[in-house]
Amino acid sequence: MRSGRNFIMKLEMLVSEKLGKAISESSNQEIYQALMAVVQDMAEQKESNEGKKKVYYVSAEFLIGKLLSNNMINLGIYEDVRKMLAANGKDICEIEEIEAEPSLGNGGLGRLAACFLDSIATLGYNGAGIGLNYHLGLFQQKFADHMQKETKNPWMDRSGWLKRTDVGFPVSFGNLTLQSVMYEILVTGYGNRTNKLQLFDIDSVDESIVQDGISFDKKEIAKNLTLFLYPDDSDEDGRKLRIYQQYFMVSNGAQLILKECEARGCNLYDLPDYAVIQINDTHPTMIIPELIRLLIARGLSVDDAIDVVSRTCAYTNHTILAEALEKWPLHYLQEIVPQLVPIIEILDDKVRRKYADESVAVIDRNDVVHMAHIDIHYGFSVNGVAALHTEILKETELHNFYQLYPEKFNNKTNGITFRRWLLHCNPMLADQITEWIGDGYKKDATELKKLEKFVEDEQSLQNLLQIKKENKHQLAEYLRRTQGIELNEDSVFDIQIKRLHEYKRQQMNALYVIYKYLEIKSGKLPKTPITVIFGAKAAPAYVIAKDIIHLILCLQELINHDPEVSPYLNVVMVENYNVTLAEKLIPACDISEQISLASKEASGTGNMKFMLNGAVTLGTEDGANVEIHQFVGDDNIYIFGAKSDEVIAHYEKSDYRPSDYYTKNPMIQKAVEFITGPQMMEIGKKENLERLSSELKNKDWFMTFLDLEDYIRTKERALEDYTDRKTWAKKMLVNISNAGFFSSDRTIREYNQDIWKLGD
Ligand code: GL4
Repeated sequence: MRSGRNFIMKLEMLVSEKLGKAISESSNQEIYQALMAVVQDMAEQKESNEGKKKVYYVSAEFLIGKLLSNNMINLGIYEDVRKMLAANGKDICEIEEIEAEPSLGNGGLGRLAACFLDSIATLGYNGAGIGLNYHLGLFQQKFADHMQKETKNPWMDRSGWLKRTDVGFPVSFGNLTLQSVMYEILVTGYGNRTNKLQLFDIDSVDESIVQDGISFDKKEIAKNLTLFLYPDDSDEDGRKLRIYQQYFMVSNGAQLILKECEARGCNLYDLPDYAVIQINDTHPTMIIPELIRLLIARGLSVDDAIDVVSRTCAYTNHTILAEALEKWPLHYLQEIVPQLVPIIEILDDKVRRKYADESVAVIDRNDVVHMAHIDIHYGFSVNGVAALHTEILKETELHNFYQLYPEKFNNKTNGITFRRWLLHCNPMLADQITEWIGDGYKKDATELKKLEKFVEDEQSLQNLLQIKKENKHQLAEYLRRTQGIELNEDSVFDIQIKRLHEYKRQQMNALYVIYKYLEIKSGKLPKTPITVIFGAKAAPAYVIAKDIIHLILCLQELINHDPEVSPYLNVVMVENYNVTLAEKLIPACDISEQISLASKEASGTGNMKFMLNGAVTLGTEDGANVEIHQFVGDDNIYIFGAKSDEVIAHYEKSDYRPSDYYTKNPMIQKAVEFITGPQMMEIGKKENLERLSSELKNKDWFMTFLDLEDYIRTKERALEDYTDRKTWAKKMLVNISNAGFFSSDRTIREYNQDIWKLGD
């Protein structure tokens, strides 16, 4: 019996047994530990190895978020635990807060991996995640002097979900051999099986070598290997450390996969019947030559090994940005992983014999190895992550490969797990939806479509607005308590939360803020006050991104302290944006900012989370925004800016000149000049503000000025529409009811049907 009084009593017994005392007499910390143990026991009972074939999702990042509540939801016990704790005078929210968020990811790519693990388990597929256990994770962000400062983020002691196993493998590098140890985190599906996230580590990692902020000796591999995710790669030692990390991850993965498959009866020639490896971007690419090497060592011929591996590996491309399509100098690989070099040379040789086209070579004329090229030639599937992105891969970025292998290319539009991004983060909305259409949508997200029949119902629309209001209130309380931030709950919450990158154009949003500030100063007051909320981390070595943070923090200081302006406009940048904060911000959002330069955002997944929670998108025709637009129609989204064709043409012709826009448009000119004007200079640092302003005026690589005017116009229209509350509520409801397609359950079903073919 999974509910009712008896089950609650059973839960109480289980938890107090772990505690060794009454719940009412225990601290929140003790209750957290006990609940975690109970949840782990229950998840383990659902653990399953069923299924001959298994998918291995290999990824440098898994941005899994806090686990306690999510696991309780997936086990179907959340409500009962909440009641049981309440009956003992304890608040489940306070207990949730004890848990540290695992710091194993950076952005969308890592969060997608986490959503996929949830859906793989939920759909009952045999699968595992393979990655690294970063002790200090991605850095923790602090603000001081209106700047981002990075510190380490030790999360393991305050989490408790990692279980050490006795599995480990030797991994050899050019100059040393390390013995790995595997840790596991249980991933329990919603009402289905439990799978595992398997994270590799070494015992010799030494957290004490990290000094002031996040700096450490990059050469001490045995001490630093799994300290940080994405260690600074602005110097050679940093780049080499990334290769050490990547090889360590994939060599362990490859050894584990072969071991497991052999144990299930695989004779290695039939590896593709037992395993499929999804390579998440190029970080795990070396798993291809590593597996080939291991198969040759086990007696397969070179050609057989290559053939077997090519039928086992599939590659997902997550970006067209050149900086992320990794290329490693061959001599780095020669130094760090010499055993792979002869294999990579064979892979290159085979390609060169077949194709004269230099642009598809594995090792180019400068002796640089193109990791994505290995994936495409020696994997059986290449997928993009949204319809537009896949088209751009086929027609532009990877066109030469598409001509060679049209059959390998396919699209898998990203998705999000509705367990975390609706049931967990927005229980009020989830309950309301259940009241309206029943709870079938929890298993079949397309049932949300049934909500459309309420679109003309006054009372339903009122309820929706009321829920949004309450979520805004809860966010305000949370930010006041945890960050000392005051929000105007009666304002429009306009939110842009994502990694800081010029292509995502936080700078364009900041320019809007300046525009609005100047408007208010000149007496043009908005009908409804506006709060522009940012959350973003900048890569520690990404100078301009950090300048953009500086600009936003200076604007926050200036505007929020200006009594003439602050009743109408506020700017807030939350510190250390992470999954936990996203879960609070998204349900409270009115306007979802998805304003990347068209063609540059492969998909986006935040856009889907906001839509599901009743925010209306203000965005460009980029990534999955295009599909959101198609689903909700012109009236329920605010689209602006140049289309991807136009943008790509500018890049191809190199004919975009920021000065063309800057000098001709007084509004743009005024806003840009404000960045280095006296008020900002008083608050901020000259060097940073001048560098940013000159970057915009002279380069503007991501074409902020091209779209700024249309952006401002469209945002003004959205703000105007917001004042008609009923019409706005309809837009909210249409967004929610069309969000079903963006469930990661749908995405994973497609991966399985077209690529993995696991069988149910
Ligand atoms: C990203 C894309 O930038 C993002 O658009 C996409 O949603 C995500 C998951 O597919 O992958 N690519 C890289 S690199 N980081 C991302 O977040």
